[in-house]
Amino acid sequence: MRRLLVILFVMSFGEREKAGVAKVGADDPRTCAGQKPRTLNMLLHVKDAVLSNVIASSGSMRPAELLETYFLAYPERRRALHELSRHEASGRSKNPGVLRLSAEHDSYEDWFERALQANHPAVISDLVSDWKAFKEWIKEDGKLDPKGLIARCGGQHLVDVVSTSTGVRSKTQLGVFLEEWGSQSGYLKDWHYRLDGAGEAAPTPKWFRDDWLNEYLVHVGVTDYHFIYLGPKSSRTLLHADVLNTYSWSVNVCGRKRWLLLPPEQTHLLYDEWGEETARDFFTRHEARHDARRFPNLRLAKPLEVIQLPGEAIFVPAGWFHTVENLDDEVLSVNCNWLNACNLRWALARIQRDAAMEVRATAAGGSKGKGKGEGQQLVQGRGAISAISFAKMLKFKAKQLQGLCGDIREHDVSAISRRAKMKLDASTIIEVAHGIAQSELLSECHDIASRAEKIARAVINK
Ligand SMILES: O=C(O)CCC(=O)C(=O)O
Ligand SMILES: [Fe+2]
Repeated sequence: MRRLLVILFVMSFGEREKAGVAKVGADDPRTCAGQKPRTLNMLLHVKDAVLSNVIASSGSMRPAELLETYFLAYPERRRALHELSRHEASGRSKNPGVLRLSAEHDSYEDWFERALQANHPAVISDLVSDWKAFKEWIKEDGKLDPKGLIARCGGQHLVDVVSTSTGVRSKTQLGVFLEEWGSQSGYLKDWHYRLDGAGEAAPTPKWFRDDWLNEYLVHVGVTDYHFIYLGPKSSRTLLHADVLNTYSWSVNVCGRKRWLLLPPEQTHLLYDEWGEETARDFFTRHEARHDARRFPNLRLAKPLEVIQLPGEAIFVPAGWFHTVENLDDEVLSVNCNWLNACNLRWALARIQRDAAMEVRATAAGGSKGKGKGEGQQLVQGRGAISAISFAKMLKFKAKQLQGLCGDIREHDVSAISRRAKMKLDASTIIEVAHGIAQSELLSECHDIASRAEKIARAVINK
């Protein structure tokens, strides 16, 4: 069993990264807190070897067969991988579970270090007590107030509704959806409520404001990653990881949600026997046999479970696959995806991988398209921004930091910590912009990235 685990572990890395760009290193959510670099280096060698085999054989061998071929050439690595799987198994049993934080009793530093930087999920209370949404969108009896929800923005906007029976997504007028609320079972998803004028009642909570992605997009004025979800009991979102390795936060305005969250180091367990597609749900007894054959390691995945109550915020770290189920008759949540210096490298890795896959698809005459596994990592309706927009975001942030430099007076303590944070941000921009400028696949972004790098260097040297 352990051997099977190891094989599938490796094969999933091989398949998912066969674009050959993203290294397992600082640019992958699997490598943050709790991981052992030595183990990862070992894995990296094996992964790269399997990778070249996968590419060379153009899919004519199953990943497990490729691995056997590989082990014939490097028998000592088989042992090393056995050790790796033992380490993985023991790490899993020590998993600390979802953090509970309170914005009243814990500090920003607690949140920053224990959740954001550690890339670990957290449920946070007392963060949105001042939101008008709890009064304007909800009646005194705790029920949803559809009229209140559209009082400021009107009901004419087109929104995406996913049928809970067929899973088909279609466009409906917000007013029509709300009129029928209670008598139908669709799940309203990804409503850009801020673009449609309903943002004031649910502003970004203070702990989530270090958000480079939405800051830039709001500046450009085209789109954003702020959404409302509204669904009845049992409506769900299937297994996925959020777009571009972004973080996500989500606040329940009414109702409860059940979240299952899988640490990135277990992602390999979700892949099918060919290492191509990821499962659409965690293992449950009733859907058993077919899935168990198709996704042989799915039952080994041990997600963290948490029930999120109304008024609570959840932090979903980068690269964690998750499912969400609405537990009450009316569940309304406000959600957001975001990037900052802590997950920027992982987003670049994703952009590079996507660019490489596109090149491959073109080389293959457009017949292959994007790998299925990749496609599943997008939440439908939350497409990724382009590489160019990403580079422009870096330049925008670098300029913003440059503008802030003049404001900082060195003699007070908070100014010193602000300067330290600015340096951290600027040095991350330098690294990521440099990565773009070095990447042949992202040649259309080189000029912008070089500008961003230059400005960020000026910030560091000030
Ligand atoms: O609430 C949901 O149904 C899905 C939310 C989600 O996947 C997210 O915020 O990342
Ligand atoms: Fe998500």
